[in-house]
Amino acid sequence: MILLISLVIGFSVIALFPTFSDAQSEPKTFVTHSGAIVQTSGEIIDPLYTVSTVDFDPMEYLRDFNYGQVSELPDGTVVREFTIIAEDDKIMEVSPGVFYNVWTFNGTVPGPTIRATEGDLLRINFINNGSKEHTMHFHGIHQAEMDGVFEPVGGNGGQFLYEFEAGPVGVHPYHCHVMPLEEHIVHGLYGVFIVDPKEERQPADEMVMVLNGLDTDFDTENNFYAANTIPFYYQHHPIQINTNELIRVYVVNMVEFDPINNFHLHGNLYKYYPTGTDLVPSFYTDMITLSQTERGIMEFEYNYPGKYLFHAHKVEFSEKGWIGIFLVNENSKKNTQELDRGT
Ligand SMILES: [Cu+2]
Repeated sequence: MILLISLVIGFSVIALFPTFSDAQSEPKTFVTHSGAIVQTSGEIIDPLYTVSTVDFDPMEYLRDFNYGQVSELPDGTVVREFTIIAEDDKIMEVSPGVFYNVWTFNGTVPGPTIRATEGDLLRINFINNGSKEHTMHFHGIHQAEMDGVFEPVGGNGGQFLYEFEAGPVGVHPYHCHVMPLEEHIVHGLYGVFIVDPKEERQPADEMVMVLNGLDTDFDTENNFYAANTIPFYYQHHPIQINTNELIRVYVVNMVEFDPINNFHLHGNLYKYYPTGTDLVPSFYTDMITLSQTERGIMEFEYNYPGKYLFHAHKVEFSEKGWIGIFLVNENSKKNTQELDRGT
C-alpha cells in the first residue's frame, strides 16, 4: 500500500512538473550550429516558487501595431518616436504549470510590433533595465553605429538612442545582439518591424505571427513551439476572420536551435512575398519553409466558412504547440451588399 501511495505521489510530481526534471542549474558551455562556443548564465527557475509576472494576450498581440509618437520635421519628414525598455527578470507561465524566465522588450515576448512608412525617421529611445547588457539590432538598412552590435547598453538603466530611416519596405525582425546571442534570443528579446510602402497596400485584416520556440530546460533544444509564444493558443482560441476578406499575415521565424520552420495553411493557398520587399508575390503556395529570422508576407482570402488549421508541417513542432485555427465566418458586409442587389 505504501509503495502504491509513493508511486502515485511520484507520478503526480512528474506529471505536474515534467519539463523541469532535467533542468540545468549551472553555467553550461556548448557549441552552436555555427561552431561558436558559448556559455549560458545557468539561471533556472524553480516552479514551486514561481508566479507569472507577465501579462500577455496573444489575441491582442496579433493585431496590435505600434506606430510610435508622431511628429514632423520642417522638411516634412515624419518622425516616429518609441520608448523600448528591456528587462530580463520576468517570469511567464508559457503553458499550464510551465514557468519560464523571459527577457522582454516592453514587458512581453515578442516585443511590440514597430510600424512605420518607408522614409520615416525612427527615434527609438532604448532603456536597459535588465541586469545584463542588451541592445536592439534591427534588420534593414541603417548606419553602422545604429546596428546594435558593437554598442552594448549596460544594465540597470543604460540608454541608447537608435535613429535611422525606415527601410526597406517589408517585414523585418529586431532582436538583442549581445553574446551569447542564442541565449538572448531564446529568452525572448525580439519583435517585428514593419515598413509600409508609401503607397499603401490594399486594405486587409492584418496580423503578425512570430514563430518561436521555448527551451524551458536549458538543454539547447526547444521543448515548445508556437505562433506568438503560447503553445496551442490559437487552436484553443481560433482567430476569427471573414469570408471574401483579404487577410495579410506578417510572419517572422525566430526559432533557434532547429535549422528550419515552416507554415502550412489548410483549405487554401496564399500569395507569398519573401521579406515583403517586393510588391509582386513570388509564390502561390500552401507551404513555405523558413530559416532563422527568415520572414515574409502572406495574403489570402477564404471563400468557404468553417474551421481551418494552420501549422508547422514539421509535425514535431505542431505537436509541441505550433498549431492554430482560422475560424472563417460568413462576411456579413458582403451578405448585406448581396441583399442590396437583391441576390
Ligand atoms: Cu540581450
